[in-house]
Amino acid sequence: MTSGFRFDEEVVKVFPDMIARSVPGYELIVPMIGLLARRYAQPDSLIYDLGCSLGAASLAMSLAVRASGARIIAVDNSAAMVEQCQQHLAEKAGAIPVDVRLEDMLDTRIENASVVVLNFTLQFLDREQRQALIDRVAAGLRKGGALVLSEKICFEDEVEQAEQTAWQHDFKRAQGYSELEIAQKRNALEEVLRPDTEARHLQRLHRAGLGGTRRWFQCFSFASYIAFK
Ligand code: GEK
Repeated sequence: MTSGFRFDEEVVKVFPDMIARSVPGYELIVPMIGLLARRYAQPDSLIYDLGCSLGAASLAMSLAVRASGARIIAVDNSAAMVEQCQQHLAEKAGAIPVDVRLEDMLDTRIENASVVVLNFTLQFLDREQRQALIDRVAAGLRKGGALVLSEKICFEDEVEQAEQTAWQHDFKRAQGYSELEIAQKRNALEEVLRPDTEARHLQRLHRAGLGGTRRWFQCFSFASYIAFK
């Protein structure tokens, strides 16, 4: 994890605003994850939301999924996030029950899963840990199960990387992002979080034995993929 940035109470207070203003498309991706989960959730299976923050994806899935006997396990290793997440979901969750856990996702046992969501969280793990996590996700998925992986990506081509960075900065400026003190912290975080290229992600998914991978969303350097067992 990074030096100057923590997912603490201060960040939790502004988190929905902060992520919507720094990840173009976040507010579209979340309900779409609900729809994808509705399609791929299997009866009597588990759905995982790893790095759930305030539970936006879990809430969308809880409202959208129709598979009988399915349950959602939402995991985050920030105590401040988990506390707020539990409160939010207690007030709003849909028909599918959500179990919120304070846990490092590297320790989460993944089993009997039909859907696993990593919505902008793999990027916070050390690079060496990423393959091991994806391998465990793949091992815990049922046949036909789906992994939804959203990430900030980087680009091998220097010209494209420069363009993408400029576009991202334009987006943030248009959000009035720099007005918030917390946003400066956020900038610090984004400068140090280490994104992978799309090729690297696809290779990792393939190595784990997942296939049928599709990029179903991209806006500037923020992309989301779905891959199947
Ligand atoms: C959303 N998915 O709104 N184990 C568990 N949680 C972790 C770990 C870890 N090892 N490392 C980081 N986190 C959410 C948004 S935010 C994305 C995810 C962002 C958690 C961290 O505490 C934070 O809550 C989350 O991953 C990342 O759909 O802030 O850019």
